[in-house]
Amino acid sequence: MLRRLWCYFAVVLILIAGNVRTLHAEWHFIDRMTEGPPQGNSITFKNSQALVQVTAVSPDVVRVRMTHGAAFGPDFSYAVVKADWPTPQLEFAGTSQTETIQTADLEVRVQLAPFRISFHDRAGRLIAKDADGMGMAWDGDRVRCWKWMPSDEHYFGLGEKGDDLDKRGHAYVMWNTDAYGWGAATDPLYVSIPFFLALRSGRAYGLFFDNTYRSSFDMGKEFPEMYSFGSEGGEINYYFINGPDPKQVLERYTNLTGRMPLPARWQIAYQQSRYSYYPESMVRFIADNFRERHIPCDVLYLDIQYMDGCRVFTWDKAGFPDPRKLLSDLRRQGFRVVTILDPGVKVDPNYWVYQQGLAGNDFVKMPDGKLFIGKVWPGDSVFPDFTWHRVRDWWGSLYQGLIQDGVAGFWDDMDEPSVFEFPSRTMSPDAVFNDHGQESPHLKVHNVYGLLMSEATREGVLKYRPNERPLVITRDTYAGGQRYAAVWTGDNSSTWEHLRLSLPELMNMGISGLSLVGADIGGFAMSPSPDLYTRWLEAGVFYPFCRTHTEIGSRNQEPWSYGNRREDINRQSIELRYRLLPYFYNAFHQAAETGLPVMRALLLEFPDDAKAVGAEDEFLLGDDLLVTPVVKDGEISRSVYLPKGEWFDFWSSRVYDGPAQIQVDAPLDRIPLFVRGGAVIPTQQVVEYTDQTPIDPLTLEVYPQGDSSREYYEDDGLTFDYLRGVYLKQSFTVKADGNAIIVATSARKGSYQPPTRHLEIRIHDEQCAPHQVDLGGTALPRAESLDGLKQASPAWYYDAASRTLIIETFDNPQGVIARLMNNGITRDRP
Ligand code: MIG
Repeated sequence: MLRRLWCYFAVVLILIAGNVRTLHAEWHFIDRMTEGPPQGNSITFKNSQALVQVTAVSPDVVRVRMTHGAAFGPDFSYAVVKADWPTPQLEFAGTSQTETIQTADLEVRVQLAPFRISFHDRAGRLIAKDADGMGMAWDGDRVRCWKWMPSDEHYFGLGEKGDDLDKRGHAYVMWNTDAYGWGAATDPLYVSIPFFLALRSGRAYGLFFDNTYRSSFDMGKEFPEMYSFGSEGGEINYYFINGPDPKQVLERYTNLTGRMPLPARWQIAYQQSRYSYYPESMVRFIADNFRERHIPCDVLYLDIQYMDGCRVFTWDKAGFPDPRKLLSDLRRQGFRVVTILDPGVKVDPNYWVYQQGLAGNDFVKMPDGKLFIGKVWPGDSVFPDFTWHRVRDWWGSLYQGLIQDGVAGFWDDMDEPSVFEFPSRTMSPDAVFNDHGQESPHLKVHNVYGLLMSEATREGVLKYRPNERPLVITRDTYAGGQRYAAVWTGDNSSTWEHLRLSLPELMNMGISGLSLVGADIGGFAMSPSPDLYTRWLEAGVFYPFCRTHTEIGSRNQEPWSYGNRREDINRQSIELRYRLLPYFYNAFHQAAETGLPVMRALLLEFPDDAKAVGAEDEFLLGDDLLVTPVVKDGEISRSVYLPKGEWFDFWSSRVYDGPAQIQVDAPLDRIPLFVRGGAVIPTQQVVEYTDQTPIDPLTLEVYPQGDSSREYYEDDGLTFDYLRGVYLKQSFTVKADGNAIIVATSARKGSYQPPTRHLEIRIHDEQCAPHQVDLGGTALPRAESLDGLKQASPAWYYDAASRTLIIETFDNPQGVIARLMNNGITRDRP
């Protein structure tokens, strides 16, 4: 009765509020609330209908919970891992109308009637607020929150969405979905990350709605002056994350939800896959071709056909009679092998995994206690309940055999979970999961199934190979999934449109905390034209996770599948990735430390620049490379936006002054690529696989602009020893000093010692040969040719054609200082 009265009251209120709000007549908005006393860093508000709790988690992160019951549910999250927050310095103040909470950086104002929350900086500037007349509401099990949407605010992130970079004006659903052949308009896709970054006039904040039910975000599609987010169950549970620098937002979001662990070097090298390389002779044929053709590659993939009738953790003995021998032969050729695994376990009384799971009560059941059985590749299958810690442990133990066979990495597919059931394409909504002892319906945990499968995989692999960094890739995940696995973007298609879409899609995944991400190079569904594959690979070698993959029945999709000329270009593309591996590795290290993505939307570096914010087909790779791929058929030049600063053309070292919109040549064999002035890009020799030979020489590509410095990181690239101090850290500085340039590498820190090696310093855009080059105070001899340089080392050589000064020496652990003097010749750029 009371409830009905309240409804009536709410409807009247809404009608009075006028506007178009009648559409929401079923929503119960919160009118007046009274505040309780602050408790620690929280304060709770209530009325007879609802409870709201506002918690200052840190000076820059504020959590808001709302439930329409009398008490909050258990406080548990699959995404948030940080629990040990220091108690922030807070001030609470209140009047009969408002309660305010001040942190060092924020002021949260809570208006009691009608109940609205707003976030301000300490100068009082409004950052975000509940929409006037709306705020938070519920309707049955649904909850939703509407917020004010300024006309000049833009939104990014929201995980894996295949359309525009800027989410303003769009609406999205979060419900992990097997979306074979998806297009720009397809939503939802595989991954659900209910987090976005808002950017307005260069100032950012983040909002993370930690609710695993099917949820939705409307970024001004329904009402142009409001955005909203909500879900079909659970509580409103969101984190407001302060900026104002967008990088700070990502750092704080990943502090909350965890960061990608540093991958091994082989995991960021080139990888080759198809559905399926089968049988063994085909796998060997592919491996031999890579080596005979001298195309670098570190990883080969086995798709579902390697299994015995798609029974997970088994081998198809006809196709793979001796997997151990195969894998060890491949390892000798420098390859590692990754096998696919689906969550569905074949219902087969004679199959050990099924037997074990049955005996252990590990599979998901229906409310009547019977097993949930769904059809997937093996036929009728049952599904592990990954929400149960004990089941994750069991699943993890199953990897022992494959690991003993020599499998290097694991690929989790179909973990939406996908079921051949239409139209739902997944399990029945009321299948029961343990869910941390809460006995929840599938509806609640669907979106974390993939995250938990990848957690089980990673933990399992770690048990058997405790001191090697595991590679797990997953199709599905939820916020925080970066802690466990790389993510690929599922079944894209071999079209130019998909090549183009992969860029904003991956940039937004980066903004959503996922750093090790990539799309299937060349496209999964259908077959690319030779040009499309070539262009896709040129862009794809800059994807953080770099793998070619294609579907069953498509044409051959290897780098050599398109004729000799294409093969040469494709080899060059992959070689470029290998040359840049030390640079990539540093970008990954930075991502692991700070949460800043490896593949970066320009807005993260240039939030004040509207053109940079809108850039959809360019991205930064790490701090210093601007990658501008060709994504249109037949194009041999493209328009590039260069943000503020000096930019060196990677190929010609020609210098451009940004901001500028320029047109650059892009013949089929060249991806336009730019380097930020001041950069020192560490590179290495080309190898055919990462552990073929140690880095030698380490080359520093120096792009002088005033004084600059860069940090360098290296370790064994494989184990966890780096967590125990076995790493190398060094800084590289470049100083323009009168008519000289000084390039210095500092002494190394950390106990990692790379094998003795050469150091090559290449200084770009030097207009003429220097008068003299000193190394540690001694004048170096000048070599007359590039070949002579290697022999004469330490020595220098000036290459007039490329305007590059090259210095060769030993990579000295104490550091080296090179000084080149131009004897009165003024440099163009001071
Ligand atoms: O329904 O294992 O996205 O990469 O090759 C197809 C076969 C199942 C979907 C994955 C794809 C993989 C394929 N899988």
